[in-house]
Amino acid sequence: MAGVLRLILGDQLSTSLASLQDCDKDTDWILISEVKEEATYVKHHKKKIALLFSAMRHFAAELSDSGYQVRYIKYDDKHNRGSLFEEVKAATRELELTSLIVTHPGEYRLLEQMQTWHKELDLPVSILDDDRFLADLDFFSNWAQDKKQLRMEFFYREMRKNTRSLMEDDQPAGGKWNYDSANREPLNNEIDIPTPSKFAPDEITQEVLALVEDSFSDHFGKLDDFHFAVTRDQARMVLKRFVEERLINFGQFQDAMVQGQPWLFHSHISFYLNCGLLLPREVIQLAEDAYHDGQVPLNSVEGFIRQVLGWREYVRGLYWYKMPDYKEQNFLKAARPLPGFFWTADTKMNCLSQCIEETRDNAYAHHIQRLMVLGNFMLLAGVHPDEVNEWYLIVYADAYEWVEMPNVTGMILFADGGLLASKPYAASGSYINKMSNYCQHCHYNVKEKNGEQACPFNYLYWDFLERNKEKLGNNQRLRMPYATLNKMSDDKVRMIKRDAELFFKALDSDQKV
Ligand code: FAD
Ligand code: DLZ
Ligand code: SF4
Repeated sequence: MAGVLRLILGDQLSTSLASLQDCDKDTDWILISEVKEEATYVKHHKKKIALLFSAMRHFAAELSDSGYQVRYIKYDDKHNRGSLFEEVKAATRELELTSLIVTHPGEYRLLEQMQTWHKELDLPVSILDDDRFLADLDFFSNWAQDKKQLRMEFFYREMRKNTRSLMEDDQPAGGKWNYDSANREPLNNEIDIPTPSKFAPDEITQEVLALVEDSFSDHFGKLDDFHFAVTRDQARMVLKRFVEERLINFGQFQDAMVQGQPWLFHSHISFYLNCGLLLPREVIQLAEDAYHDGQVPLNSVEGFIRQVLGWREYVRGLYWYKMPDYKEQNFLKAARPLPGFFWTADTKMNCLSQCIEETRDNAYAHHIQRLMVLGNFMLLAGVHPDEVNEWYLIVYADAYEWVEMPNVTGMILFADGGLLASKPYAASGSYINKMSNYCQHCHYNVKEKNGEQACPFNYLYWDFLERNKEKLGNNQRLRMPYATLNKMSDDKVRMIKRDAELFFKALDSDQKV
């Protein structure tokens, strides 16, 4: 009987995956392969490669144990062919398989390649919808197509209704859709932060860690203290502990940042959601159950579910709705190369050096660090979207283009001209000072607005608004800051421009800033 090859990618490690359904264990084969093309199309963080290779190996072993025929290609196998296509070709020929089934990949570049495979292989190739997401791509495009502006909040309400999450009859639980106004508190010293879930590397992970150290030594990031979950059971433990220990405070401290505390009250599940070890539906369900059992307050559970059911589904829909044009967006004509300190953390700006060091050590930073420190600086400094996108795709273990690019191009850089966000998330040092204790340990003074000691975010913020007045001056949500800028004396504006110019001159000539 004719058998089918079922390709599973490194971020498709779910037994409910569309391409695993109806698999005939006697005739069909599953292909999972560690290949150079995927591991180096950008120089992914070492911990990201280790996470995926180890999770792929564990997943393959589980499938074999359940009776599937699995062909697993290791990175250092003598005959590794280096690309998914070449591995697919070899598998279909050697195993005499007559068609290929794959689930829709998470990146446009790979979808484009796959769409040519049927010709090159001379075999039928089916690309199935990825139904692990809760909004399918047609649903998103139908929702989006006749709208002048896309706003996550309205998409999220549709998703709440469709999935019946946090609904009381046809009304949102508690009477409001969004409890964000209760979610903006800095952290005080009296609250204990639970330790994150850590898993000691087993034999499989240890072998992978040695491989990564050896084969990817020139990639960014540290491998020490690798403690990620690499199986579904472990990922479920991370989720369960989050709901039991952290969710209660998630909402209130969602935007807080604390020096030396990278994990705070966040869930740390994006790694596992994005590679398939966890599914969004189960994540939402567990959180909602904790609310109904009276264990967690509504502001926390709603804030958390909004991230998973709202933002995560929204950015994925937007990515596929707008690609490939989305990649070319540069509304503010940003042109600066990425400053070198994003690789070394060697900057006098403490907030940036802390967030970059944590990123290097953990392949993780939480949302507000990514958005309001790292992203805010990239926006104010006018770094080119291609360079920013590449950096974010490299440095985080949860990064795939479908989720990374809308967050970078749309959310932090406003490079799509306001398709994703209604205004740029630009902020001066006072926001960072309010939400963190970074400024207490900084070379610069957050209270000073101009001069050598002044916090660079302060004058760069006004310089950004001044520089982009033509494009942003009419944005209703920037009315207040532009009114303030317009009232500033000529002398004050001159000082801002002079400080920004001096700063950029130093930055562009690789001086330590
Ligand atoms: P929590 O704070 O506990 O949130 C719960 C979950 O909600 C996350 O696991 C994630 O699945 C989802 N979520 C929250 N915010 C977003 C968002 N804006 N977009 C999509 N999903 C969201 N997230 C990624 O998964 N991969 C990325 O490559 C990525 N790049 C980002 C780049 C920038 C510039 C910014 C501003 C955000 C980015 N995010 C990305 C979103 C967010 O920062 C991470 O999902 C989050 O920090 C992951 O940590 P956590 O699991 O502890 O999340
Ligand atoms: C990210 C990644 C890496 C580092 N390595 C592999 C790999 O060796 N084999 C594989 O199948 N997938 C890998 N991935 C994940 C893919 O890059 C991912 O499936 C695409 O980017 C689409 O989201
Ligand atoms: Fe960052 Fe400015 Fe605070 Fe220093 S003073 S930590 S540069 S916000």
